[in-house]
Amino acid sequence: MQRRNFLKLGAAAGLLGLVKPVKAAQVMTHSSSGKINGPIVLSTWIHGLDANKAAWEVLKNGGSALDAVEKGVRVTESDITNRSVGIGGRPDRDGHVTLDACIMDERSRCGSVACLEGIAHPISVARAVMEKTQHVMLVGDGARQFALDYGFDTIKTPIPEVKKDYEKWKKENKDVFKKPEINHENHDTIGMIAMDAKGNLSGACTTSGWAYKMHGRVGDSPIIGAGLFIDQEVGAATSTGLGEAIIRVAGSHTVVELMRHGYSPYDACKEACMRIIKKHDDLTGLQCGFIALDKEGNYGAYSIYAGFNFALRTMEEEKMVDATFDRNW
Ligand code: SD4
Repeated sequence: MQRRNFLKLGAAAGLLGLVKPVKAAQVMTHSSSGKINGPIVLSTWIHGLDANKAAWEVLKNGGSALDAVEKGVRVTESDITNRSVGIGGRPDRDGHVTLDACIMDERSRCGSVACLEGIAHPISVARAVMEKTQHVMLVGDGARQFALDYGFDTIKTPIPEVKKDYEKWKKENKDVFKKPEINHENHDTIGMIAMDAKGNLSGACTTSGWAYKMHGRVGDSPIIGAGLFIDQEVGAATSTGLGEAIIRVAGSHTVVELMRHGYSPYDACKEACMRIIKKHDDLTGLQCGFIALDKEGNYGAYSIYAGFNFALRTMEEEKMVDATFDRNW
């Protein structure tokens, strides 16, 4: 495009209000936000505390954010008491536990697996997709075959307790097309974002997804830009909640892009939630939450409904933080 036409277009866009000067609040006045110097790791939900511990072992020894997030979420994937991630995950409505995961680093390299069955650590398979193939995403049987070829550990799912719950659910839920509910019992994905001592950002997200989903259903968690997004020039974001709603607004990418345009991590997470709210007529049970970190070490979180929290680990502290929210249940 000639420079003259480009300028004309720019002026027209300005008149139409398409190019707005951004005035985002940078002042951290919210409880679910803050600023950290040095390495930092944030993860969704209470299981994030243990995951952060493992990530911190890497970060405190000068390791990379990429290694930290992989090591961190593997802890949750191995936790047999977690019903939404890894080995202890609940199955889909046909009885298959299908796992979704993705990982992204400071060079915008990324890898993902979806609908993967019987493999202990989907996050490590996602990393292998990133590092060993020309692709970003492998799904279903192809992902499983790849994992087996690379010697990843297998698991037998659902584990007996989960199978028992599933049999009960099947009896009580003849109408499998009924509107599902995302709540504390059936969602607890782990999304983790971290910055290492060099200032490099990475993130990981792993889940068994929505309990009793349709077979083949994939949520936001393994989708780069929805469940996770990293841009080293700007920051990192990850999500939890109803994947279908998060995908609709390219949630994590939206958060990072808003930060690029001057929003604080908190304001960016809030705006992403507002977009979801705006695009849904019925918000019953529609929980979504985001956590974000910018390259300066500012962090923030926001969710649609009350109850979302995240684990924070820094040089100074290790704690759970309640996210600010739009509404009560
Ligand atoms: C999904 N986002 O599969 C996931 C579920 C989730 O906390 O986040 N649970 O839609």
